[in-house]
Amino acid sequence: NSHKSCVLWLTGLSGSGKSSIAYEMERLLFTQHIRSYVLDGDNLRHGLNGNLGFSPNDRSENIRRTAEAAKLLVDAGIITIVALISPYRADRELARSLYAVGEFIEVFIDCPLEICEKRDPKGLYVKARAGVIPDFTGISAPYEQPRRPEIVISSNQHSLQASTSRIYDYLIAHKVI
Ligand code: GGZ
Repeated sequence: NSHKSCVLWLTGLSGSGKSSIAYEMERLLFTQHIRSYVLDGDNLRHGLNGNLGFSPNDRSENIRRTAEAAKLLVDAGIITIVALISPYRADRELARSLYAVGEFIEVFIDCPLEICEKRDPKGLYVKARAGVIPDFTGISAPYEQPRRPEIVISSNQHSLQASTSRIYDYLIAHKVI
């Protein structure tokens, strides 16, 4: 029951399905007796990252801090699942640079903006369109798509189970688990 550890870095728009996939992945790994932990952007912003907003600098710091925290968990042997919009390529590359080769697995949760906006589970897109929330990713702030992510999940075309088993299969194929 020994395995290498890694960080699964889920990046994508608000409402793309990052959190759902992250927690479903945690559940799947638990059934296989593999320890994992989810670091979710929305939750971390209530605590560790509570003093940060959504300016480019604050997002950078959010990502840097979360990447460092994830590294501690990875060093402890826990498969760490990060779910952050992480819209800037440079920030994701900085996060990647903290890890050994093969330890940082970038997972692009690819979902068209129109679909995220239609889902709008928290009503944030409506507020962003109205200008009530400024600098909203996809509306009034950029999202830079990954160029060479290890995994791409088209979350609107596959079930949650299909999406997580794709990631699971990647971990097996790359001998992480
Ligand atoms: C993007 C925002 C914003 C703005 C609030 N832009 O889908 P959610 O609601 O539940 O999760 C989103 C969360 C984004 O936090 P992250 O830490 O993942 O962002 S980043 O990686 O860019 O630092 C969203 C909500 O916060 N939210 N205002 N302006 N998302």
